[in-house]
Amino acid sequence: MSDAKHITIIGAGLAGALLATLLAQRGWKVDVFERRGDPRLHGYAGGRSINLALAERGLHALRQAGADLGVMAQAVMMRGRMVHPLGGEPELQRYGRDDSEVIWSINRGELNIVLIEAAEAAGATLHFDRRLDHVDFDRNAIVVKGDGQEETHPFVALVGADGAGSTLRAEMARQADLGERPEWLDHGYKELEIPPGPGGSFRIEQNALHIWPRGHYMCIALPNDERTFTVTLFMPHKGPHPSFETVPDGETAAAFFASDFPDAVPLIPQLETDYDRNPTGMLATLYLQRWHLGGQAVLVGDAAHAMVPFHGQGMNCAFEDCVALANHLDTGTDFKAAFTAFEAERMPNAAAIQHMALENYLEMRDRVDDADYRLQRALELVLQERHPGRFVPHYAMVSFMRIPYAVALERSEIQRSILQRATTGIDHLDAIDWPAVDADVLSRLALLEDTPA
Ligand code: FAD
Ligand code: 8R5
Repeated sequence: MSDAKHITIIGAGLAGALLATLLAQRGWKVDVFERRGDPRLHGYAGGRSINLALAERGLHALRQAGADLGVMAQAVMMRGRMVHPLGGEPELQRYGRDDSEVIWSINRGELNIVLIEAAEAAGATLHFDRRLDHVDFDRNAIVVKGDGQEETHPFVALVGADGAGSTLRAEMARQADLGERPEWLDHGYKELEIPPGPGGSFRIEQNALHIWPRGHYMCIALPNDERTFTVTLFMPHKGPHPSFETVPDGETAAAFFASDFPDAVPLIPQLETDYDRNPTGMLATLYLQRWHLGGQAVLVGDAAHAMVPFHGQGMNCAFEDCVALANHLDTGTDFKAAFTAFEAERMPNAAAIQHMALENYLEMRDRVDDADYRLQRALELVLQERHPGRFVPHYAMVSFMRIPYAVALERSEIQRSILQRATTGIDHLDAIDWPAVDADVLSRLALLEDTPA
């Protein structure tokens, strides 16, 4: 690929800006077209302070690009889940063994700016206010619009990092059947805010991801570095109370929170106006059978595999895609071979995290304050000690390791069956039949080797 080391990326969001950095650093000529204006000039579109959970997979990708320090400078550590039961005291469930096993809350706007700066510093050219309108695959040219202009640019190969509503994906689908299958979740979400407390303090524990589990619905809150929290309410769009149908506006939301999330009410002074003003978000998983069109175009991140948010892995997975694609492009012989190898490597892993993300909704909203769930969690920690490198808790495999998601899923399913078998009819760890559990672990789980740095 030495004579054609030019790539055109659509979208300078999280994946597009990171991929541009990785390829420009390896000597590629990179052009990126982004629909929105330059966030360094106009502020980040959206305005509201939206945060994301960054875990080891995403952090590792940022390290590869040398962008980790800039991002971590403003990150807030989240040690675990702070579970707020109805009518009980909040309790912290640690995610890992100690503070080396944590996740980080980061501001999307600041993260995007760090990545855009890294891309430019590495030599990529970013074209803001340039929305992909259509692609002429016969002539290898794209048409972009913005600022009242229409421009045509030739390309060698295209990468679609233009998010869940990808225009490039729609253009590719006009050339070949991508086997697209969107599955909409019948739950949606609404964002609210906890402002800083008196004297600019955090109003609730800052180093945690807060969860108010309520069975069929839940609230979560992630800390921001400016001492606010972004709260997200998840519940069904339609159907019996509570749903967005039975809680249609701020006034009904105030009454709903007073009965179902009473400890959160004094924390969210703008609940009524925010509820009315903020749109209700939609959630979906997008499955594709094909991510590339020969050697002409390939999709990454949400454009290829949008997922529901409940494992906090959408960005982390998109960042892993970028490292994988950059590696295949750099070692491959041609674009078609690189895109084919990328798709073969990543598609099973994307499917695995899409599945685990759906499953984690039930866990977060319903299981976290269950007695048998807590017993299984306690057993997971003991088994991790008894069988190092063999029994690794599910959450740790997804969030603190970089083993392929498909391997994490396969092992999690085996582990769940071990945990269930061991705890059936038992309500305390003292009653566990240790020799039987140890034998189960040894016979069903091979030693795990983590991915080298
Ligand atoms: P995006 O980041 O959406 O970027 C797409 C870019 O393409 C945008 O800049 C867009 O303007 C641009 N674009 C779109 N169309 C065009 C066009 N026609 N021409 C040119 N440019 C175009 N993930 C996590 O890992 N952890 C979390 O905690 C988490 N929380 C989330 C919270 C919220 C509220 C949401 C909505 C998502 C969250 N996610 C989280 C998921 C995460 O945001 C996505 O998985 C991630 O942003 C995907 O990156 P991307 O680059 O593929 O898409
Ligand atoms: N995305 C997250 C987790 C897992 C937490 C756990 C869950 C909001 C729209 Cl719902 C959700 C997680 O298992 O204890 N880590 O990070 C982020 C999440 O939601 C984000 C903020 C979100 C899309 C709205």
